[in-house]
Formats: sequence, structure tokens, C-alpha cells
Amino acid sequence: MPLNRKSARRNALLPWLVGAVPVLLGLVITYWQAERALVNEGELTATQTVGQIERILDNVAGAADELLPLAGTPCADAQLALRDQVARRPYVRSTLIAERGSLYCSSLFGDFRERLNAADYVGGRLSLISGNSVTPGRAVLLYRAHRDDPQHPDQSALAAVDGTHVINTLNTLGRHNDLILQVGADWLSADGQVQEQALPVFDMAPVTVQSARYPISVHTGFAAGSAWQVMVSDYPALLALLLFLGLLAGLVCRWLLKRAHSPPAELRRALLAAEFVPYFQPVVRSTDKHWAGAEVLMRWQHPHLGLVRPDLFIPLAEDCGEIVPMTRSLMHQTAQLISPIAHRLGEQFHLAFNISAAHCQDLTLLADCREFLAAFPEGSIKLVLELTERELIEPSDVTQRLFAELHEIGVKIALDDFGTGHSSHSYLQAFKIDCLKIDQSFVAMIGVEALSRHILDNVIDLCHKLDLQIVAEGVETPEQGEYLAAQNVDYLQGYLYAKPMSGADFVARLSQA
Ligand code: G
Ligand code: G
Ligand code: MN
Repeated sequence: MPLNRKSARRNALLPWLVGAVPVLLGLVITYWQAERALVNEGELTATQTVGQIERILDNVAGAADELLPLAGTPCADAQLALRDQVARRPYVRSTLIAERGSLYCSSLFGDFRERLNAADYVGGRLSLISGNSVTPGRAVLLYRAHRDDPQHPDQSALAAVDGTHVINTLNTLGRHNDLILQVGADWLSADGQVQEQALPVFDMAPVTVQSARYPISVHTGFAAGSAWQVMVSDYPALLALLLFLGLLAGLVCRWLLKRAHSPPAELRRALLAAEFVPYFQPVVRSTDKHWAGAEVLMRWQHPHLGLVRPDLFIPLAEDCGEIVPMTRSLMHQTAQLISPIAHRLGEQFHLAFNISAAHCQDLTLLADCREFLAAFPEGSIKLVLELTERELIEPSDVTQRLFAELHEIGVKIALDDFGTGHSSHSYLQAFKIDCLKIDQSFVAMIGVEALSRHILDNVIDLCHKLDLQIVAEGVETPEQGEYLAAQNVDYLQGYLYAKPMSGADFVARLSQA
């Protein structure tokens, strides 16, 4: 059924929204997980880095401590011991000894002279420099062992580590993160640069781990967007699954929406919303033109489309079986409208409902008719069911029983659109037909030309021979009405007498009478 534009737009949008929910939710959770993984990774790698650099420092500190007793002795006596440390310790690049603020002997040069400024050493022990005269531009970490007592005034032994060892550690342990070694105000990053300015600021998950044994700390953290990179590189299968789930959710939603708005579902919705209402077209007696009854015609009071004609939705309702509860609803509404004024109606006022093949598959119609009749005082109305001749129903055991029992409770059966189909005498008997409704196409032949009128006369003649009651449909002119009355047609129905009208109008007209 057609929908209005606003709800159509909403229905087109909804699957996208539903599909986006698992994707967005999954992305949020995965992002959060990636972020936590980065924090853990930062803490772990910083701790590992501190441990690794502590091991390097232990190595050089061992050299300095061993050489300290030699501080103060002449360089010629100490030089071999200085070189011995360089040769035996893997991380020691060079060793030196100093006395009273002056370096005087080195493993590389032997005798030499250079100032030693104790204030350059953090805690008097450790200094990070960007290079020295041997390897300018290559970072060096210097460890200093020191003693100062009356026998050994201000004596030091120094051991130097090539920065390359530290830089390698920073590079191997920092996979997603930059690791930085800080010694006092100086810091060394994985690119080998020693700097003194402010430490870089990390956008995400900054961590600092300090050594308990040396005056060093290691900083790490992540650039903004690292969590996204980790998501893409570490969870590709999960992301694919999220997309798949989103797609699935969207498609299922679209399918459900389509089903909910399928024509049969739209009919069910309309039925629940009581949008199928009865209209009434009076049927008059041909003798005095008084109302003898009415045919109940279904109308769909659609919220957006207005009043929908039955030929637009009855075939669909018949196909999907919805016609049975729809007709039941029509009967309920009719009983509610008419039963309060039943005492004002003439004897045996006819109320006719149209039924279709779907009604003849079981006995529910019988129960519906019983319920309808029970709403009225005994004998005040006559219930008529109209079967169309356009589509004849296959007689079966069920129809046999159904129509026999309908007959027993006093329901009359009319054959609608008579003359348009091929009902036989046995068919009329099988369905216990009481009344024939001559199709309006025959009535329209009156006054047109003689040949057509002969066809009508033959149909009327056939009706008389079958000895059944006759209703003529589609009477529009007084000439047609008079002609049919003269031919002893019992009842007349058509615009000449009244058009189909709403329940309220019908009750109002009945009450005036
Ligand atoms: O009322 P009229 O407007 O336009 O009806 C059109 C067709 O719909 C007619 O052939 C009539 O028999 C059929 N029709 C109307 N109401 C019902 C109904 O309640 N049930 C069935 N099966 N057909 C109906
Ligand atoms: O159930 P049936 O097929 O008899 O349906 C009656 C149909 O005929 C309804 O659609 C009703 O609106 C229509 N109808 C009733 N009276 C007249 C009439 O005088 N002229 C025309 N053209 N249609 C009519
Ligand atoms: Mn009818």
C-alpha cells in the first residue's frame, strides 16, 4: 500500500541507522581496548627499558668502582688497568681517572688534561652528553665513581657508555611508542639526539618510570591517532566482523520493514485500526419503493488516502485470507449500528453481506453469522450472504455442510452479478441459493435498443422459472425502475433510490422513516 512521504523517508533511513549501531558501538569498544593496550604497552616497555639501561649502567659502574682506587696514581701506572676494563666489559667504551677537578689519564689517550666539573653529573654520578672529541655528535653516557676523604681528596674514576647501546634499546623496545631516556635536564630520544629543552609532550597515555638505583627516568607515550593505527594493524578481522554485522543488521532491518509494510501487513494494520467501515445501499421493494433492506459494502477509511473503493483492496484481501476477519469486523460494526433501531425496521429487513471463496473453506462464517443474528431481536432482520457468479466456488463436503447449516439458522443466500457467469441448476441447489441479483449490465440495457432488452427479458424469465426471489442492481433511471417493476422483479437497488451511504447517514435516514 502506498505510504506517505515522511514515513517512506524514515523507512529508508532506519536500516542505515540500525546498521550503524553495531559498527559504531564496536568501534568505540575496540578503540577503548586499543587505548588500554597502548597504556599497558607503554608501562611495560618503559619498565623494560629502565631495566635494560640499569644493566648497562651496572656494567660501567662496575668498571668505575674497580678503577677508583687507582685515582691519584700516576697515569703511567694506571693506564693498563684503564684499558683492561675497556677490553673486558662489553658496554664500556673508555675509562678515565681524575683528581681535584681535573681528568688526567684516559684509556684512549693516556696522559691528558681536562677539567672535570662535578656539577655536570646528576647526583654526582651520571652525565648525558651529546658527544665528545673522539665521537662528536654521538651521545655518550658517563658514569662517575667518587671519593673525597683526607687520604684521597676529590678523586674520581669515570667509565663511558657509547650512546648507541642506549639508542638500540630505545628503538627495539618502542614498537608503537617513542621511548625517551632522561638524565637530569638532558634527554635522549630513539633518533640519537641529546637535547636539553623541555621534554616532548605525548598526546596519549603518557608514562614515566624512574630507576630506583640510578638517577634516570624513561618517558613514553603515543601520538594522537595511535589507537586507530593499532586498531587497523592489530584487529583487522574484528573490524571486518563489525562491518559484516552492521551490514547484516541493516539488511535484516530492511527486510523486516519491507515485510511490515507489505500489502497484507498493511491490511492487518488497517483491520486492527478499525479502518474498514460499512457503507449501506438500500434495496427497495418494487411495488411501493419502500426500503426492504440494504447491501453492506466495505470501504477503507485510509488515514492518508481517504476513502478507498473496495475493488482496490478486496481482491488482495481475498488472496491473503484477510477478507474473513475483515468481513467479521463489518458484521460487528453493522450489528452495533443497526441493532439499537431494529424495532423501527419493517418486518424481515434484509442486511446483505458480500462473501468470497475464502469464507467457504471452513465453518467460521457460520459462527460469525450466528453471532451477528444474536445481536438482534429474534426474527427482526434477515441475514443475506451474496456469492458472486463471477467466480464460482467449487462445491465440497465443507461447503455442503456450511450452506446446509447456514440455511438451518435462517441465513439466505443470494447469487450476485447474476447473468455474468455460468452457474448451473445444480450449483444453485448445492449452495441453496434463495435469491438472484441481476447484474447492472443487464439493467443498463433497458431503453437502449430492442435486441439488448430481449437479453434482459430472457434473464428475468430464467429467474422466474427458477422460482427464486429477484433483485435488480444498478437501477439509475425511472424508466428502468418502471420496466423492472412491470416485469415482476421483487427488489430494486441503484442510484435512483439511494447511493451507498455511511452508517451514520443510513441510521439517520432509517430513524426518520
Ligand atoms: O460498493 P462498490 O463500490 O463499489 O463495490 C465494489 C465491489 O466490491 C462490488 O463488486 C462488491 O460486491 C464488492 N464488495 C464490497 N464490499 C465487499 C465486502 O465486504 N466483501 C466482498 N467480498 N466484496 C465486497
Ligand atoms: O456487490 P455488487 O457487485 O453488487 O456491488 C454493487 C456495486 O454497484 C457497488 O460498487 C455499488 O457502489 C455499485 N452500484 C450500486 N448502485 C449503482 C447504480 O445505480 N449504478 C452504478 N453504476 N453502480 C451502482
Ligand atoms: Mn453485492
